[in-house]
Amino acid sequence: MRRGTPYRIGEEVNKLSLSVLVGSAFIASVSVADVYTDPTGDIATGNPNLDITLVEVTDNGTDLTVSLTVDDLNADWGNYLLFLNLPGFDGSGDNDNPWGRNISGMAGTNYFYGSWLNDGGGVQKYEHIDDYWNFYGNSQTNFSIDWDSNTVTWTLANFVGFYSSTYDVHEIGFEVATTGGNWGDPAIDLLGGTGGNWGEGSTGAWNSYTFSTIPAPSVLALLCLGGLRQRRRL
Ligand SMILES: [Ca+2]
Ligand SMILES: [Ca+2]
Ligand SMILES: [Ca+2]
Repeated sequence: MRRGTPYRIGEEVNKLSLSVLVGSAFIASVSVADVYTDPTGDIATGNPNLDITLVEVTDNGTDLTVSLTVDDLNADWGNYLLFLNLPGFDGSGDNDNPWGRNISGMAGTNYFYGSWLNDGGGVQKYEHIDDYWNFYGNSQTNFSIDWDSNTVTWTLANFVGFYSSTYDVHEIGFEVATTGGNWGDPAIDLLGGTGGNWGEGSTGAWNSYTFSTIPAPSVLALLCLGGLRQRRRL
């Protein structure tokens, strides 16, 4: 699979017969995901806790969920960044993120989420409005860490619901990055772009995610019961 190229599971769903739905109403919530792979070892520093291997993006028609998996979450440090680019909305300039990381290529960023692992982990949400970064704490944002699967996950409450219904947005750009704890650090690894070594710069590149066209999580769950999810996932 080419780096950064999603293979979609959701498109197959439309081909299923509605008969699959019958008798499956007990499943509460399952989502389809776009899966993006990233090479292992494509970083300059040799830190497995900063080496992205897999990114999964999904939504249930309301919330947006982005999961980032690294080679080995073996250290209680590291910062993990999520950039979102809304089409039709101005955003930041180039190399202009609120944490001062040396990452170019992200002009137009509308939302920036900076997260950390230490002391139980946390997230800071920023939105770029009228030439400024506005800080929203962890509003509408959940950040979780799964040490066993080397994965961190952001869940953005009602992001898809709000932008799809209010502004007719159905596709967004996103980029994820790993970095150190200091202002001026580069991204060590990115999904779409290329990281740098400590003291250097780095360059991101937008990846595209299209919102799910299936409105109800319950319907998603029923369709997935037909076995597509198991058959097509990594
Ligand atoms: Ca990598
Ligand atoms: Ca934008
Ligand atoms: Ca990479």
